[in-house]
Amino acid sequence: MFDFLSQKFSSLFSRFDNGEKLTESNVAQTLDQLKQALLEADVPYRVVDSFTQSVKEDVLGTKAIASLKPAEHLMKIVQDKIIMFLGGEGVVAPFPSSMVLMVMGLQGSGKTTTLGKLAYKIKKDALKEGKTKKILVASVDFYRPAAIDQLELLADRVGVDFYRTQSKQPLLAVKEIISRHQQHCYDVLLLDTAGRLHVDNNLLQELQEIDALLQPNYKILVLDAMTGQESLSVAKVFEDTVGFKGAILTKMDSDTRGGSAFAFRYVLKKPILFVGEGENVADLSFFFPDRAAERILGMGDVRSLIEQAEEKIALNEREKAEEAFKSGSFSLQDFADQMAMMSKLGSLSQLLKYMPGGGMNVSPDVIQKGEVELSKFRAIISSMTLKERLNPSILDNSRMKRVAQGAGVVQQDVAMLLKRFEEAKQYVKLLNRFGSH
Ligand SMILES: Nc1nc2c(ncn2[C@@H]2O[C@H](COP(=O)(O)OP(=O)(O)O)[C@@H](O)[C@H]2O)c(=O)[nH]1
Ligand SMILES: [Mg+2]
Repeated sequence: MFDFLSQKFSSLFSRFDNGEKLTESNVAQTLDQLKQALLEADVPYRVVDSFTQSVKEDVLGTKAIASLKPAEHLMKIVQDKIIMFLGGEGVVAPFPSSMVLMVMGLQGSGKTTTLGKLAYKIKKDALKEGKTKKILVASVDFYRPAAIDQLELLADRVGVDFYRTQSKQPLLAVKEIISRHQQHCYDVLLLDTAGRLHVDNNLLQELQEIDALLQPNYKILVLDAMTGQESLSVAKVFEDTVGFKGAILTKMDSDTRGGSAFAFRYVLKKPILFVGEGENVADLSFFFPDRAAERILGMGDVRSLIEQAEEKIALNEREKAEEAFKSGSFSLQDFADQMAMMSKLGSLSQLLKYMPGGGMNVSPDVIQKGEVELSKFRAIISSMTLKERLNPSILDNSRMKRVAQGAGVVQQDVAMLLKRFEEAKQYVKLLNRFGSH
């Protein structure tokens, strides 16, 4: 999906292979090439500018870690920035066990196909856990004659229930669908909506009315990655009128250069939840910013360069964390670093295997709960600004709300994290008082 960028980037850093030092001029040259590559990938100019600017600031502003080679240092900064621009360390909060979800987007963006993919995924995920889920799909797209038949075929293929409304008036149809959903006690309702070739006010008003009536837990914007920069302005209009939780970018398998994916999070401040990578129902994947960044940078030598850098940095971070513990200045940032380190070590259940007794007395339920909590915490912390991480007491209601939205969790989860963090801090204090001097 990011082949274009990845080819560009891999040639960019090869000049430093021979250990050439970073100088103001070769950094500037490299940043220029970086800029060019991003512009060619159809990333909007202001996003490119802000990206290279912030790489530059970090290169000039951070003290190089002595053990890092110049190229490693630069690569690592670029990698971190790409992850940040794509949305932070990727943790996707799982769908709740019962929900109402509605897709929106322009005509041809892939709404109906994506709805089929979501139904398939939800069904399959439930089966994996040995559960069956009652899933209903329905459509209020009355503008294109074949649109509803297309959904019916898809539902059939996936093996979920489909409902065709009597009424062809969208709001009356929504009412029918709601009562169908309630009467038959479905766990999940997925609603397909109409699109237009361009955003227009009638469409938006209709969606607003549907939204008010249905009150879905998830409103998802479906965007065609092939449309490039234009899709970002489409997204902006939807955000300003109907609002949405996150986006699914479709057609990432096609010859797209990935520019809209690169810029989406930065421009919209909303996550990309999934990407569509083909026309079949199974062609839907989670979008993980860190993995996407790896794909952008992960070709050939670049990869081993990053791995070496990461090892050295991890060592450096461990030392810093120990310092923080000892001095008692344990911040949410340290907490996040600790959790990141833990996740590198493996899942909780894997870790427990190494404990005395193999963690036999811990029930799988408790472990699973712990893991879900940890992944939520990671998502929450990565949605915070550095300032908030260093000083969580500035998190007032509206900041907490923003953070929760960014992480795809509810506000209570943020409050819970802060409480846990306070507890951890007390614990650290206690250790310091009684601990090793
Ligand atoms: N290659 C590819 N084609 C897709 C993807 N998602 C949708 N399509 C195709 O895009 C076209 C429009 O999709 P459709 O779901 O009907 O769009 P809608 O008008 O928004 O409902 C169809 O031909 C789909 O097969 C994708 O991820 N990859
Ligand atoms: Mg459709």
